[in-house]
Amino acid sequence: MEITEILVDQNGFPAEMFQVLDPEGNVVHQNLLDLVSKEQLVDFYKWMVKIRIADRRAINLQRTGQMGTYPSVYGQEACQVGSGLGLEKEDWLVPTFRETGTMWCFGVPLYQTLLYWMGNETGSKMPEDVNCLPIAITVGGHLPHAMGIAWANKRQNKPGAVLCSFGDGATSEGDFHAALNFAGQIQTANVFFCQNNGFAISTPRSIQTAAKSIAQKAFAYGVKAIQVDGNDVVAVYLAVKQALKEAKENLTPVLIEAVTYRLGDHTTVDNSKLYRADDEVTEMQRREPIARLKKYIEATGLWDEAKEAQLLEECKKGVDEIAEKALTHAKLDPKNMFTMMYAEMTPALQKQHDEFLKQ
Ligand SMILES: Cc1ncc(C[n+]2csc(CCOP(=O)(O)OP(=O)(O)O)c2C)c(N)n1
Repeated sequence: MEITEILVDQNGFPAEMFQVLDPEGNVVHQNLLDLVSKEQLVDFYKWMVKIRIADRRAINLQRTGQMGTYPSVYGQEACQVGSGLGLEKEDWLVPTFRETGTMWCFGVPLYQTLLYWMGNETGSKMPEDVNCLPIAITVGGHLPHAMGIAWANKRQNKPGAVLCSFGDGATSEGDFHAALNFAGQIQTANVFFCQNNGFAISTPRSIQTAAKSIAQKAFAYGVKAIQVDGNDVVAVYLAVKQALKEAKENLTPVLIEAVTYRLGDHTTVDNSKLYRADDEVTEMQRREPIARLKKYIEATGLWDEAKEAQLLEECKKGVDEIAEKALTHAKLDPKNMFTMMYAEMTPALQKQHDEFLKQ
């Protein structure tokens, strides 16, 4: 398989989703694995571990009453690292709510994301030099925004592509179809990155849509598609790179379906034991992204237990420091929900703000 074959169209839909390392850490396509360096492999691994530790810390913060709510990325680390590190500085990220790792890899400090979930509006204020929109809670609502940014870039001859991430459930929303239709018609540099994690809260993928895959939804709109194993970080990274290249060089939008599994609850207010069997989760745990890369880098001498112990210690310390910093700054000023929406409040917002302060 060549890198260009990752990208499929109506005539060449792959029989199996694209994979570089299988769940046991065996190499499926050596020539594709050779496209990433040994240093990159270790870097992918370190990022995934770091994200998992941060994710657990965020859940603990919520469980101890120090955070409002939190959507875990447990099990989706390969999607997050593969997409976040695949982006270039000139590109845009338009994230959904389950993107702690992607945003962090792309340059949004974890501190910001923790503040956001603590309810502090300043968490949405992105660093000036990071092209990232704030977290979008409305399912699918941010896809037309992503298309709009790419369209504006095209009209202004600006470089860069726009990667918009979302879940399988979002592909049933009207906004998904509107965004892909416009992107296909106008030919914008959009990468629509669907993390198909098997569920939209308690609705399993099997009853979400009658479509055989999410990827094939692209074809109706003249958008290209890639279906990739979302638990294989190398495959996700290469797929994202290929899609961004297509989008930028040929002004062709691409939909990526990264097939993964949400190992945790939907958010901290969910209890997934109520709607899925333990056996299923155990089987999916066997295919999770960190273990397979670890097997490969250990087998090839790039990693060992001493390095693992050091990494865990560094990550825990680093994440604890970030969490402490967020906790110190998280104090809420309720009027921020009015004042931080726009540069200047609209008359309606001003009215609500004034009424609120009178109470
Ligand atoms: C328009 C809209 N409808 C309903 C909700 C409530 N809601 C929040 S997340 C979610 C499920 C989203 O599933 P999916 O798109 O697959 O993403 P995932 O949560 O699995 O990452 C729903 C229905 C919402 N936020 N926005």
